Order: sequence, then C-alpha cells, then structure tokens
Amino acid sequence: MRCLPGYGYGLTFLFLSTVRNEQKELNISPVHDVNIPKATATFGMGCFWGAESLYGATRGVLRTTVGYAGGSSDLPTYRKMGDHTEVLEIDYDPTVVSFKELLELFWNNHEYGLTTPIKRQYASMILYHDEEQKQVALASKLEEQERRAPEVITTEIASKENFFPAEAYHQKYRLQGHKDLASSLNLTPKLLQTSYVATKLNGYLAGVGGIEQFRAESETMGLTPTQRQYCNYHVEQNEGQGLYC
Ligand code: MHO
Repeated sequence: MRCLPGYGYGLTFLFLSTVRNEQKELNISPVHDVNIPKATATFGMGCFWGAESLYGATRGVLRTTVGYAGGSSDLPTYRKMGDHTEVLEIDYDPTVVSFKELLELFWNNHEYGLTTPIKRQYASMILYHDEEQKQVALASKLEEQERRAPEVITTEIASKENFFPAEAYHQKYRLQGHKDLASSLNLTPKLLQTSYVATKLNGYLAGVGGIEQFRAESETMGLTPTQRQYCNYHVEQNEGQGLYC
C-alpha cells in the first residue's frame, strides 16, 4: 500500500535499526578494504553502470570505480565530458582472475555493438596500465577481430594517462537503488568509489554471478543476518536478468 503515509518510513526505520543492533551486538561491520596486492584494468564498454555491475560480481575483483578517461580535457563531469569516455576502473587480485579473463568479459558484454561506431562517450576502449597488459590486449583484439570479420572492431587500445572518478550518484548505481541497504553500509562519497562490499553487492544485486556464488562470497563482506537475508532475496530475484542501463 504505497499511499499509506509513513509506511515506507516505518520499514526503513525497522530495517536500519535492526541492522544497527546486529552490527553492534554481533560486532560485524561492512568490509570496505581488502588489503592484498592488486592489479588495475581500465575499460570503456558503453554506459559504465552496467560494466560496474558485471565486474563487481566477478570473482577476484576487489574494487570498481566509474569515471571518465581516454581524453585530454581537464576535470570532466557527466554533463561536460569533453573528449573523454565513460570507463570502469577495476582493481583485481591477479592470483584469482587474470587480465585475459577480464578481457573475455570485455569482448562479450559491450552495451553497444563492438563493431558499430558510437559517440565518444560510449566508445569501446582498453586503457592499459603496463607493457604486459598492452601486449595481451593487442593479441586479444586480433583474435577477436578474426572471429568477427568481416565486421570491424572499433576498440581503441591506449595507455592509461588519466582517470577522473565520476560523480557519487554514478558510483555503484544499482546498489544505490537499494536505499536502506546502502545506508546501512555507511558509504561516504569516497567509499562509494572504493568499498569492497559496495563493489560486490552492486554486481550481485543486479543479477550478475548468481545466488550460489553470492552465498559463498557473502561470507567475506561483513554483512549482518538482516543485510544478508535482504541480499539473498534480491540476488535470487534478479539472477540472470541481464545488464541494462
Ligand atoms: N541511459 C542512461 C545512461 C546513463 S549513463 C551513465 C540515461 O540516459 O540515464 O550514460
């Protein structure tokens, strides 16, 4: 009954106060940092909301941040992106997932056709962080090009020169749609860019990864029983729904 005044507030209050109690009594807090060596990859593959969910739920991915890169103009914003492109920066544990595996997801999950020219905001782009990534990316593009011929892949491969994090409302966009859950994670604007638990939930809640993988990985996130129950429900509901923007 949406029209009953206060109904939504009541539920919000109940959810938040239950989670706060659990956090205190069970001494559980959201895991924002995973302090192990990480490598970084930067991809443009259409609207960055979908890419952030895709990689967030990928095993071995520890942090995602959406932003603007690939151009030369200074201090881009969503409204004034200049010659930049929407990209996703991904921190990953290279002992769990390889750059090559991240590329596999890249080739197969563009929001727009990989082979159809599109405005620069949504261009296909691999911004490499070192010589090894560069070589792997070039070889991978050649392979993919062969597979897709006679269509021509538009992906630009260039060195990562800059990266400007996007506005807070673009970070973990799908997670932020779950207002009460997001509040219960104590996400500051900075944590919206960097938090491990926010990264993972933003993927799983969008239906990526699936309930089985979520049950296994959720152990690492510092969720209370109530947060976990909420997530289980939505992960199961949304499993396999596909990415959208
Ligand atoms: N279709 C979306 C794109 C958002 S995006 C981050 C919108 O128009 O809001 O480019």
